[in-house]
Amino acid sequence: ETASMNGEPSFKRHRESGQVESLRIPKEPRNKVTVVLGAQWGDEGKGKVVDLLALDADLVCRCQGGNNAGHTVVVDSVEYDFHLLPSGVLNKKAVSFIGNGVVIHLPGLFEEAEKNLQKGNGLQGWETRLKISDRAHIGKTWLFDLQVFGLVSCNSMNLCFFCVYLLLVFNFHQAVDGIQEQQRQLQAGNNLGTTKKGIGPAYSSKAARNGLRVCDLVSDFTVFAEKFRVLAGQFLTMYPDLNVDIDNELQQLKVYAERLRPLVTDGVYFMHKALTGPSKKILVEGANAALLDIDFGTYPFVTSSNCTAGGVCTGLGVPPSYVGRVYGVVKAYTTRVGVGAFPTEQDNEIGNLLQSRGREFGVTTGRRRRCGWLDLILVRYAHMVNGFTAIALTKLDVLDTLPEIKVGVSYTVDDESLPSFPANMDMLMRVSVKYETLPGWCCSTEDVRCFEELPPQAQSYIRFIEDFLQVPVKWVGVGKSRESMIKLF
Ligand code: 2SA
Ligand code: GDP
Ligand code: MG
Repeated sequence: ETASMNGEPSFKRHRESGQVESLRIPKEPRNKVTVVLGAQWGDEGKGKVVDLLALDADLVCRCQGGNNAGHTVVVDSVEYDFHLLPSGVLNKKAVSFIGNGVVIHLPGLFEEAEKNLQKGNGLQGWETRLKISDRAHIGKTWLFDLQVFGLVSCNSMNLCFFCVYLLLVFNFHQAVDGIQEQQRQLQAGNNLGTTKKGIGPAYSSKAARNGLRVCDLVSDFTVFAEKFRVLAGQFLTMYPDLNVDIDNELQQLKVYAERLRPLVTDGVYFMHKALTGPSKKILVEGANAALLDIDFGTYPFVTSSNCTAGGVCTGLGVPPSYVGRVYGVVKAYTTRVGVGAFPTEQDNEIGNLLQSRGREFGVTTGRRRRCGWLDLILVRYAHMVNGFTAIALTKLDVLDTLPEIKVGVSYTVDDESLPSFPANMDMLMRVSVKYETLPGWCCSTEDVRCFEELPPQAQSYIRFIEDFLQVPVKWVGVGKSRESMIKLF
């Protein structure tokens, strides 16, 4: 007879003696995870924040998304780009983990590592410190993206993890992503502006329960090949124009299976040991962002995973009681890649200035990002869903040249004020934004390294955000490098 409830002692009562003994599950969570999440439409600078926190982390995990994500990290003037690998992989003392909630495109994973290896020495030995969940899904190489979630496992304390049950993204998932975008354009007049990395098709396979996971790939390859042929056949039925070379694809996958095998681990057991074992700093790196979340984002112009706090539990197998600090990353203005409503967008000189000063181009696709004023209604909504402990405010330096800065503080539709962020996209397209205008500082903040040295107007801008959200700002970014992050407390 056992009982184990949140916060309650776990116990085991021997039927015969009536004696009670403790189970090994601790009464209180031992190592809670620290989470970094995007609070807008992505590209807030999560990679940089994770890199900073990863300096003393033991474990850095990805829990959702795939290689649609793009995180830039600058270390010693070398610019690394990450898509599937956790940005914490740069810390040679940490283990990186890719969890079950991730979708893995295998060719993409290895290409990403090779590309970053050539840029500097940050990635050296990455395969020895990466773990991947066996429950992650895989994509086919012809129609979809092949994205493998959480494929690596490792023996050392400090690793970046890919969880065990990752879903694989195949090339055919990527091809289908492209076909679906074309069809949307033809049939509905506009597409979603996806990254065409096969994310939607791969998560569709997962939900339809015919997806293939890492554990399938590294088991009996004959069985895997049969399942692969069935899945491919289903996609060919749906998309007869799809060009799929099944035998060639399987040949490639067999090679990847061997390379992947040493990295694969049971993600749930791995996380359980990390959470309940000796003291360890565990970091979770969110990809995409709150307004791209499949449930809470600006649907249907969203990605296909949960990019909010709940995705940490489902994407890693972490119980909610083990979630500790949740840091929201907020850009000092707003950007969006792809299609969809954007109430504070500045399709004018202001937007152009933010775009060029902020070098706002997609890390994955190179697309120009749309730019506008900071929208605090939207960030407050992200806070309602995520419960931020504190905020990292990034790219304040991009506002350095503006004589005045606007901040969106409420939405109205037909002269009626909205209480929160609307679910309906037609309504979001129609909102008028009420702005607060704050004075700019018109001087460079790039070399500032403490809050007191920031111009008073910049300090007021930060305090205004804190007051509105009722969440403290813990870091302020004034440049790309690790050093240009001001810590407030
Ligand atoms: P998908 O590919 O199915 O996930 O696209 C669905 C929507 O999600 C948006 N999305 C993103 N938005 C911002 N940044 C992303 N990552 C890259 C970056 C994007 C890039 O870091 O710059 O390089 O273009 C990202 N990934 C997906 C996408 O625009 C769709 O609106
Ligand atoms: P992520 O997807 O949230 O990790 O963000 P991206 O890497 O896609 O985009 C953020 C971009 O802003 C990257 O090019 C970063 O190097 C850069 N960046 C991050 N923080 C700052 C900052 O405080 N100031 C400036 N100027 N650039 C920054
Ligand atoms: Mg990005």
